[in-house]
Amino acid sequence: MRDWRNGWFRVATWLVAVLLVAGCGTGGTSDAAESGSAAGDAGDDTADSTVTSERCGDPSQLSDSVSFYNWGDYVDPEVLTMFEEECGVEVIYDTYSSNEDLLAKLQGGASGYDVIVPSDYMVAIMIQLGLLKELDKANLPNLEHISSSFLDQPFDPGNVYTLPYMWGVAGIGYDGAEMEDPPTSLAAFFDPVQAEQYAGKISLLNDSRETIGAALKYLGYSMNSTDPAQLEEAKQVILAVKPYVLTFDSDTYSDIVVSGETVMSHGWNGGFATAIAENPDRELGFLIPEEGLTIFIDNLAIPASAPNPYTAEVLVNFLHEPEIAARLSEFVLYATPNTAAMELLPDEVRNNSGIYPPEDALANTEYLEDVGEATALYERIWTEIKAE
Ligand code: SPD
Repeated sequence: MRDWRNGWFRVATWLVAVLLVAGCGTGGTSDAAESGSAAGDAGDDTADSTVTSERCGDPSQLSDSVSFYNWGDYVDPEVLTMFEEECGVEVIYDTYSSNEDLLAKLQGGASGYDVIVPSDYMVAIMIQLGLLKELDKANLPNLEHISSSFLDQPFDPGNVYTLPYMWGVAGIGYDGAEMEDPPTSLAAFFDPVQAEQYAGKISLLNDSRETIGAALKYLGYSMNSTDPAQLEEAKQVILAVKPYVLTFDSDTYSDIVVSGETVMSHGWNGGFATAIAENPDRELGFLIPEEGLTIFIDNLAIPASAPNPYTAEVLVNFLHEPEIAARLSEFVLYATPNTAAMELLPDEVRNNSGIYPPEDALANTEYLEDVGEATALYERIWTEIKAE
């Protein structure tokens, strides 16, 4: 996001914004803002430029740059370019692979991040550690577009610190052409007899809570168990099949099904929805196993140490402009909690049960929660699993 930007462009962008704020635009501001015109057209004419000035908050308070630290493959890069062009703010974008990596970064003293995307249970942990900044709702008018089903969650009552970004589920992605029958159960990963059939062709998420949680679920326990005996059982289940696991991976789990390196991978639905959409001639599939697995809400948050908190709120609000949120969901193929955005989605996305799983498919899913002192036990077990 940095490469193309240069001084003259930024000056020109600011000049346009200043002229519009000063009332030189010909389009009616609120009409334009509600027109729902394609964000990709922003800047093409006066009306769209007027939308632009509203979407960028108070130009006098914007910083030159804003740093966005997100999961991999979790944004449409074009949306960031649009923000840069409309608001004259450079977006410095970087990615991570797990909530624990994000936490370690912040606890390690990284203080340059303005917007981060922790999941549900990690929000609770970060609030407790004082790592998040309270949001100023006056700067987040697009909050009104977010479905109440995703607000006021136990991990952040009242949404004091976060707004939901995307939601989804974990499950099994597979190549049906390489299997006698598509998997239905977590036994496909965790029953050594079944896993051996696909030895070296299985991947599990490189994520302590997701993968230990999956083994707990296979055993019939809660994914939020804090019982040391149950956690030890889950560890033994994973170790028993580890010889058949090609890799623990949270970034390329769907790519390696496509490439044929695995026939079956543990991962999140959006990654598999993308693989399936990009390979319509293949027999790729995704399912939530019958035992259930995680349902998650990933959230936009601002670290307490953010250098540019006002611009961070403007970016968070921008990401929830209905047409932007729709564009994001259509690009990453995860579900948006923004109801106005959902109405703008093409039917093939909104009605895709791999992206927007129906209520009955979610019956056995579980949100990961902050497990308090047991977190250390999960981390120790995870280190032992990876080391053996
Ligand atoms: N590629 C984007 C992956 C986002 C996954 N969300 C993580 C949920 C963790 N419980």
